[in-house]
Amino acid sequence: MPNLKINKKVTRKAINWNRLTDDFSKIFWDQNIRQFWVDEEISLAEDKKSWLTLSKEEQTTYEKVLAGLTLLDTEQGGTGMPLIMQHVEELHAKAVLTFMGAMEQVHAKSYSTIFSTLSTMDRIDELFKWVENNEALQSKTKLIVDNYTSIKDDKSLYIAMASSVLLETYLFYSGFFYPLYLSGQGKMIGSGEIINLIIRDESVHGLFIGLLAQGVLEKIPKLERKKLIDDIYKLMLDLFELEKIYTKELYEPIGLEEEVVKFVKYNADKALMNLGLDPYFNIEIKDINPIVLNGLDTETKTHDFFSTKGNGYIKALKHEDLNDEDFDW
Ligand code: MN3
Ligand code: MN3
Repeated sequence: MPNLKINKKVTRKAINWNRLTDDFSKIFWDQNIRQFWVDEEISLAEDKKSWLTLSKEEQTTYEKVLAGLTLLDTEQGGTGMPLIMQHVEELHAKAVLTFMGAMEQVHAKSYSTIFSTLSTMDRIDELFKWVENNEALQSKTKLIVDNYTSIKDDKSLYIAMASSVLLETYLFYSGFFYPLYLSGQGKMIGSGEIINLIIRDESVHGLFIGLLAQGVLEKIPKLERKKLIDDIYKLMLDLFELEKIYTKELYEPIGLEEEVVKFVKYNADKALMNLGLDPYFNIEIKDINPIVLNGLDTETKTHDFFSTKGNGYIKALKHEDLNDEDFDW
C-alpha cells in the first residue's frame, strides 16, 4: 500500500492560469504565442541566386556568422533556458521560459535550413568543425554557459539571468550584423527574414529575462547588490574583448570590422538597459550603419507589445530607461 499521506513540504502545485501570481508572465506568454514561427514557412529559393553574386570572402563571412549563431542558440536552448527555468519558482514564468527554450531550438535549426540551401554537406561539416575550434567563439560561449551551470542561490541566479540577457541582446548581434547588412541591400532576403524573426524573439526574451533578473536582484540585500552589478559590467567587458577578436576574424576580410564593433557596443547598452542598468558605451542609433537598420524589418517588430507598459510591477522594476524607440528599429 503506498503512503497516501500528503507531506505539506513537498506538495506539488498545479499551474493555474485563472489565478496569475505575477502581472507580466501572461503578457509575455501571449506575445510569444503570437510571434511563433518555424523555418519552413520562409522561402529561401531566391537566396541561392543572390548567394552566387557574393565574393568568396563574403560567402565565408556569411557562413561563419551563421555557424557561430548556431552554437549560441544551441546552448541557449539546451542549457540556458532550461536551467534558468528550473530555478525560477513562479509557475507562469516557468511556462514562458519553456516556450522560449523551444524557440531557441527553432532558431538553431533555421541556420541549418539556410546552410542546406547554400552549401554542400562537406562544407557544412567544415563549418561545424570551425565552431568547435574557434577560440573566441568557444571562450565567449563558455563565459556564459559556466554561469548557467553554477546556479545555486539568488546571487548566482541573478548572474545567470544577466548572462542570458547579455547573450541574447548583445552577443548575437556580431552575427546578426551581416545578414542584416546584406538584406538591407536586397541580398539574401529570405535568410534575412529568418534573422529578423529571430531578432524579434530575442528582443522579447531579453526583456522578459531582464525583468526576472531585476526581480531577483530586489531580493538580494542592498549592500550586496553593487558587487553583483559590478560583476555584470566586468562580464560585459570581458565578453567585449572576445567580441573584438571574433569580429576582426570574421569581418576584417570584407572591410566591415569597425561597423560591426559599433553595432555590438550599441547592443551591449541595450542589454544593460534590459537589466535596468545604465548604458556603458553610449552609442546612438544614428551611429549605426543605415544599411543594417534598413535590413531590420520594422513590419515584424513588436512595437505594440512594448508599449504595454502601464503595469505596476514592470514599472516598479526600474523599467523607465527603456522606451518604445529602443525597439522601433
Ligand atoms: Mn535564440
Ligand atoms: Mn532567445
